[in-house]
Amino acid sequence: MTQDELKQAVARAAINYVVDGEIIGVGTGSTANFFIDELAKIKDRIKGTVASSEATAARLAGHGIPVFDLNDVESIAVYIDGADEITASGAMIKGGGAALTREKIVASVAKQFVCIADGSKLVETLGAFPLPVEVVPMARAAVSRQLAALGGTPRLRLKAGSDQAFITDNGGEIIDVLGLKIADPVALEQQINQIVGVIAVGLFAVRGANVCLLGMPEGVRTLA
Ligand code: ABF
Repeated sequence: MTQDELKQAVARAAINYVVDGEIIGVGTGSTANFFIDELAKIKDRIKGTVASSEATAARLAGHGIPVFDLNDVESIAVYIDGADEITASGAMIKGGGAALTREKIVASVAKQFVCIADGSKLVETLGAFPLPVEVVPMARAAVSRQLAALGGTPRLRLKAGSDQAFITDNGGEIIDVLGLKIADPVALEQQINQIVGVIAVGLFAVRGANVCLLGMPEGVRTLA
C-alpha cells in the first residue's frame, strides 16, 4: 500500500466517529484532506463543520459542506485531524502544515479528538520532527533565544522558494525547533506556553488525542 492509500484508509475509518446531526471539527493537511473527501459523501448527516485553516474551509466549501465560524458554535462533537508525530498515549507534534494555532483552538472545544495518520507517524519519543512554535513576529528573536535555552535549535520557517518569513492564517510566524528529545511532552508544552510572544506550540499533550487511527499495511490500527 502507498502512503496515500494508508491515509485514505484511516480517513474512511474516521467516518465511524462522525456524530450525526452535530458540528464536526476538521483538521488540516493531506490526511485531513482525504477525510474531507469522505465526509462529503455523508454531508447530509451532519449539521456542519468548523475548519482549522483557510485551506480546509475552502476544501469543505468546495464540497458544499457548511462551514461555521467557531464563534457561532456552542459545541463540537469531535475533531478529526492528522499529526506529524504521535505517541501510543496520544501526545502529538502538529503544525508541519502551519495550522497549529487554529487546530489547537478547535480541538480544545471538541468533546473528542480523533487523530488519523499513516503508521510512520507513531514514535516512542516526540522530537525527531522539528517542533513548530507560532509567534508574534516582533517576538521572533526573543522567543528563539528562550527556545534555544531549552536545548533546541530554532529555525525561522520561510515561504517556499523565498527568504521571507512564512506568515500563518493568523499573521504569525513559525519557529521550527530542531534537536529536541521530548521526554515529558506535557511539561514542555506548559513551559513553552509561558514564553511571552508565543501564540501556540505544536505540542498537543495537555490535550492529546482520545483515539488514534493508524494506517498500517495490514489494516487500520486503533489506539485509544
Ligand atoms: C496537520 O497536518 C498538522 O498539524 C500536521 O502538521 C499535518 C499532518 O499532515 P499530513 O496529514 O499531510 O501528514 O494535521
